[in-house]
Amino acid sequence: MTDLFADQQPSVQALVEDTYLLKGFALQHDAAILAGLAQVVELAPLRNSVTPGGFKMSVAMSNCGDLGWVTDTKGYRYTIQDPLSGKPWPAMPAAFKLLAQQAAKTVGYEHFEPDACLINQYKVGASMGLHQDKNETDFNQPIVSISLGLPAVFLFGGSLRSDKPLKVPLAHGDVVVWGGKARLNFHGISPVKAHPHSMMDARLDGHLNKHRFNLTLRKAG
Ligand code: MD6
Ligand code: FE
Repeated sequence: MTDLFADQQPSVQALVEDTYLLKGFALQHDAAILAGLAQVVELAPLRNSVTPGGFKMSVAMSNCGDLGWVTDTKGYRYTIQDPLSGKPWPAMPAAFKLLAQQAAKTVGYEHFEPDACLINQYKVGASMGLHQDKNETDFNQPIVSISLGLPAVFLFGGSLRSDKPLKVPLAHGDVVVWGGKARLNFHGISPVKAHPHSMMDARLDGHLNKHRFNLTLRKAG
């Protein structure tokens, strides 16, 4: 197999044990990733869901792959259908899966087979509170997180909600891979700020300079 990343020297930084920041890892393929993203949200539009507590989320979400993560007043869970359309979630674009597998492999996960990709869209001011990702079945599998569009500050805590989080700036094209001992650590996103320097970037119908997008690929089932 040809190595699409052969001419790339990604900078890999360990944030804490079992959590890695791959600076700019998605940049070489961001055109394919953005095309995949546009296709998915055409079929399964981004929507602001409600938490089990009844609060409308500031982050708009969609999914692709065999399983999609949803929240409503009944709780958090993975579904095989988009509750908005009643149809299966759109297929995971090949570029998403390939990039996630390459990123996972770079930090030692040889056999990552994601079956779910959650798409988060943050407008300026949107944030995500500290939470754990624990609706998946196998915590030995890592999560690969791809950041696109506006920059943001990733809050990366410990195994307790009260652990003081690290503040990690994430830019367009950055990839975070985490697993192992950090798999259930609390994490979140500070309110996203406007970023005048990105105003030249008109891709994705101008959404890239108005929003942050995050793709998290998991093995959910
Ligand atoms: C975000 N990310 O970056 C939110 N979860 O928009 C997450 O909640 C997340 O980046 C698990 C693993 C990686 C993540
Ligand atoms: Fe998360």
